Formats: sequence, structure tokens, C-alpha cells
Amino acid sequence: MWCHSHFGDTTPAAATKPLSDCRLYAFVDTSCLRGRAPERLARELCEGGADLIQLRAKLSSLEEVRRMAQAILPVTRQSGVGLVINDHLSIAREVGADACHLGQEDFFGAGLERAASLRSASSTLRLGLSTHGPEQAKRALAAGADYLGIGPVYATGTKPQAAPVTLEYVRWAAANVAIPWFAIGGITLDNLDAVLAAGARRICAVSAILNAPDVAAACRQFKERLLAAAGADASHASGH
Ligand code: TZP
Ligand code: MG
Repeated sequence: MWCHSHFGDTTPAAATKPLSDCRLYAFVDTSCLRGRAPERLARELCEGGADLIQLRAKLSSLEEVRRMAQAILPVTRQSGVGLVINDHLSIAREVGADACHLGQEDFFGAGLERAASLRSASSTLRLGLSTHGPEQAKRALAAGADYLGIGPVYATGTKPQAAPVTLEYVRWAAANVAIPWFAIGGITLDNLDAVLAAGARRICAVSAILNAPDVAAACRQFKERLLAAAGADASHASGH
């Protein structure tokens, strides 16, 4: 088990999925809320089979992020879905989230070197790190990250300033990264096959899910195809 969080609510908690079982990593991104409550989106993502949910709130105050995290956490816990807080280590710790996701600058740029330094005796907080190329991936692995983000694969309006790393970096990750890693950036149901063909078996999708007419249905479509790809690997490996 990769984590059990302990937020003081009365919702019965399902066992949190191990990170190695996580395939579809979905987001509650405040830039895609369009008036919808964060906890409602979290519920729809869980219903659709998201395995992990990140709260990404680039323009929100600390207090707003804390409030959203506290509203989402009972929903994710009920489904056994891990909650990841983007950028805000202090809030991830305070609310008892399962993981914190940090960029290169947030982690290495802040002088941090080891994922273990973020944990304490009472906390099993996991760390995800964004990486944009092989050198960053090697450094993140050496730091003890629990998972890597590999992207942005394609240009995306959700992170407009970031240059695409292309499928070449996805292929490199498939050949070289032994911990869970998630391809991210501009991934849609239309280009998913190309991302899978490059070797990804775990993906993040933000706008393709949150801007879909039916959020849960969009999740289900991604999830089915990710599970099919993983299932095909397993049957090749067993010779069937
Ligand atoms: N990191 C790299 S690309 C990206 C982040 C947070 C945004 C992904 O969003 P979308 O809408 O799935 O392209
Ligand atoms: Mg960041």
C-alpha cells in the first residue's frame, strides 16, 4: 500500500490503490472548473475510474487550496483514489494527502535533494516530480521520487509555456524508468494510441477529461484503453 491518509472525517475509507496499480491520473484543475465545485469533479473522476487525482490550482491562495483539498479528500478516500497536491507541500502534509507533486524548480530549485527528507515518522507522503528530459529523470530517480511525470508530450493550453518533449522522451522513459511514470501533456483520446505505442502505460489527462461533455465517461474511455494495453502486455508476457 502506498498510503493511507488520515483526514479527520467520517467517510469510510477504501484502501488506497498502490501506485503501481495506477494507470489513469486525472486532475481537478481550477482553470477548467467552469463553475463546477472541485468536489463534484473529484466525484465524477472517481466514478469514471481515475486512479489518482491531482489538485492543481495555479492561481488560488493557500487558503483556497487548503479548502479545496479538504473538500476533495473525503471523496477520493471513499473510492480508494490517491489525492496529490500540486506545488504545496505544506498543504499536502496538513490535510494528509497521499502525495505532493513538484516541478524541477519547486524541488531541486528549492535546494531539496531527497524525497525522504519530505517524510516524517508519522507521514508516508509520496513525491511525484515533473521531468522534461532524460537528465532530469535520472536526477529525480536518484532523489528517490515515487513517480515521474514525463512531458509535456504535446503542446498544451493547460501549460502553454512548456515546450513539448515529443514521443521520443516517452520512448526513452519506457526503456529506462523502472518506477511508475505518467506521460502528460496534450494527451487526448485521439492521440492516446500513439502515446501507448511509444511505451506509456500510465497517463495524465487534464483538459481532455475536464472539458469533455461527460467527465466520468471520458475517464472510462481512457481507463479502458489503458487497461487493455496493460492486459495485452500481460498476455504477451505469459505467452498467450
Ligand atoms: N505538466 C506538463 S503538461 C501539463 C502539466 C501539468 C498539463 C497537462 O494538461 P492537458 O490538458 O492534459 O494537456
Ligand atoms: Mg510546480
